[in-house]
Amino acid sequence: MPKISNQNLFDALLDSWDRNNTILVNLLQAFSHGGLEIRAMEGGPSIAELFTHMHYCRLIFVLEDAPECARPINRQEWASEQDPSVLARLLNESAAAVREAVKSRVEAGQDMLVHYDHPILMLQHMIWHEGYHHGQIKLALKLAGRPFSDDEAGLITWDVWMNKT
Ligand code: NI
Repeated sequence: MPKISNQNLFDALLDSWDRNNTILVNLLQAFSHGGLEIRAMEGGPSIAELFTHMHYCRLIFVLEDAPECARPINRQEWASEQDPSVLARLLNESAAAVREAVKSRVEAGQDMLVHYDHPILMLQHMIWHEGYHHGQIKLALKLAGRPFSDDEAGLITWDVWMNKT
């Protein structure tokens, strides 16, 4: 049996989602001594608000597309939570909800209710959305004179994608 097979394709896709969340939660390490209040520009969202926005989007799409997997949602999309450990807990919870929504819909052979031509596109949408905001967070840090060095970022972000385990 070849090691790469269609059978483990779905596991690999779910694993990519888990890694995406690991990277996002790892990014919170940069804020263990503050900085979540930083904004790239006046009037724009703070870094804390970007994190809660990502969490909120995950839960809203799960609610709309796979309500059987929905979790309680704080209606404040751009809440300004300043405790990295609280943000990490929220992100882990919403990542589990997205995972469950996609896994259960694929396994049941059911479409999402409102969006997406295939349930897997929810994962791709969220990964793309969060990569976009990840870049914004790093830019905001740079603009605030607190750049996140490539050495630090490599270990907790790119290596999570690339290193063989
Ligand atoms: Ni967004």
